[in-house]
Amino acid sequence: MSKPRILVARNIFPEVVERLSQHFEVESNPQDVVWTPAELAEKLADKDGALTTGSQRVDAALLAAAPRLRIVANMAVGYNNFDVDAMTAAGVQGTNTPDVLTETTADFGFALLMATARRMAESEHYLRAGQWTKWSYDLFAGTEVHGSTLGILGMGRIGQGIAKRGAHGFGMNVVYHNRSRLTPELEAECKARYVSKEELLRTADHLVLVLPYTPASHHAIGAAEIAQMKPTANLINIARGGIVDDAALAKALKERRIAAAGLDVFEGEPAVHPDLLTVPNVVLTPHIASATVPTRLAMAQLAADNLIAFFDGRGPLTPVNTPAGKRA
Ligand code: 8YV
Repeated sequence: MSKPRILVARNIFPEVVERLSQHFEVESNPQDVVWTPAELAEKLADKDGALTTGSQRVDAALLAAAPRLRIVANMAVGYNNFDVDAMTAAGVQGTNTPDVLTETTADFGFALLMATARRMAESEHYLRAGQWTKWSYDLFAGTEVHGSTLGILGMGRIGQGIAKRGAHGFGMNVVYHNRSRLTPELEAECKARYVSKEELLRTADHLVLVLPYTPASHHAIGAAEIAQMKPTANLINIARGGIVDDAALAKALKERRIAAAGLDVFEGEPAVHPDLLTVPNVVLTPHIASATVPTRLAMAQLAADNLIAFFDGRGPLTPVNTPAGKRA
């Protein structure tokens, strides 16, 4: 029997490609070309499976062009690049990479919170530009982290990781809002109190976004929500571009309606709203919250594990859908 054919859509760890090659006929992308949807469709025309990242859109048009495709393993926990309904209807399995990135991503969320509150990017630019000539009492005076109120919107695994860091490490008062409330045990572990979205916006000194991107969360933070925040508050987005209305945020930062923002994700990334590039009170990073070598390797290995388990007949390890039918 011939081996299943797999496309690895982006350049990933060579050892993971090598491991996949022991099980499959693999076409990889060592040049790391970001294929257009048409190029990706062409590549998938004869493939049985694919390993993707968040930058490949998997929708009905792509699936129609890939009649043999049975599984797409995303190397990401978020899978808003998948049209899950279209995949399920077409009998295509989707998988993601939960758990392996939780603590690393929570570390980064906290780092971005601290960098934003303590104005680390802005002050570094000032120093590099040779503008530091003397001490002054209010030079880059920021907002307090310890003992302040940490607000978390979206309380999944990563949100809980951030809550624990804030509550246990920095004595923060943690409030959260989520589609569903945590169990009393988890709330106690995170020392977190469930509040309405309105109360969250009104009371948070640092508001961290950690919710998935869905049509319902599109622009969950826009001008109206920002207007409810404290003028001294910081907004941190490590979730997905599109959850924040970036144009409204840039305007609010410019007008100092809130103190600052820390952003790892952007609407239409890798493009960044030009106004965000010119306002000083924002820390900008290029979608790197999960980017440590061990974590990115664990993500790639889990995506590979999903492909191997699926074609071995053991079923996917971390499925995101349950396709009823099976493709030929
Ligand atoms: C990925 C992420 O780096 O896992 C996620 O959902 O956003 C990041 O960890 C990115 O999506 C590339 O796949």
